[in-house]
Amino acid sequence: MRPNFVNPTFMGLQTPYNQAKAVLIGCTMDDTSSFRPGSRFAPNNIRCNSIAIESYSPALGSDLEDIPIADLGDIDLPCGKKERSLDKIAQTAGDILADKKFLVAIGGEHLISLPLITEQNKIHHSLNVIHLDAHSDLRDEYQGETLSHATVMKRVMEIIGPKNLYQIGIRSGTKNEFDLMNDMGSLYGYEEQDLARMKYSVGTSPCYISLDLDILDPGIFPATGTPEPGGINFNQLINILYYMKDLNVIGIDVVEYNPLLDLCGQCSIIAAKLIREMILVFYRQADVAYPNQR
Ligand SMILES: [Mn+2]
Repeated sequence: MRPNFVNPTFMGLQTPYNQAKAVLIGCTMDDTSSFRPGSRFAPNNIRCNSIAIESYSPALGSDLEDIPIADLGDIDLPCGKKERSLDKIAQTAGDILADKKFLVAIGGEHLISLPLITEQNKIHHSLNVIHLDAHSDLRDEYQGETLSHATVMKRVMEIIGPKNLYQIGIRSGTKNEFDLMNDMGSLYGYEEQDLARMKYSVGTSPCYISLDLDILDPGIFPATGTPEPGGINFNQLINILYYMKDLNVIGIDVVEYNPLLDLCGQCSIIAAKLIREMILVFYRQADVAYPNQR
């Protein structure tokens, strides 16, 4: 028997749950993917390929090994059973948040954000959501379904209120969706003045960041369910995330990577690096970072 084992955790994270202040979970659901399903295979693919990058971030001068974070693996979700999967994600997130841990979720499709944000909203007063995506996801229903990757931010907006939703990168949607974004004032540009305005508006309120990887241009990130041309590049995205570093972020998710379409494997490395940097930038000890806790 080999004396040492390498567990397929994100970047080899080994902190036990009871010692961890942050927790990573995989939400392996893609039941409502309408174009190119496969994102339910993302978390383990990202874990396996994450060993190819360092745990140290030269840009931030910090190391993932210095953060007490546990990778719990994937929630065992019943494929094809959307409502039961959403319930299970909510239950798991609720348990982890009750233990005052900073929650990092990897999708899966974008609908996984709904139960995660719902549970965060039970804990945090005036929760803000920063939604980075190519698509507005503001349809009221899609293909006859009110719960869909295409409706997720409409459902989120109904929970947190239209003033608390901030959307960046959106370049696809119906006219109704763009009219709604205009009415709500939720759409922000990439320029520093736009991001500064957003930051000023969020202030010190708790905020949740939901990153749909299709915000990136399909030229560099083709492995996603619904690619949309005209996106930003990696450095632009990482700089937007760095710019938000002093916000009071209480949880994050990264969704919509589809490894079945990642022929060269570069998208899994892009996803892994983004997740590493987001944890390093946004991690706060949850038991001291909740000034607005209910
Ligand atoms: Mn999207």
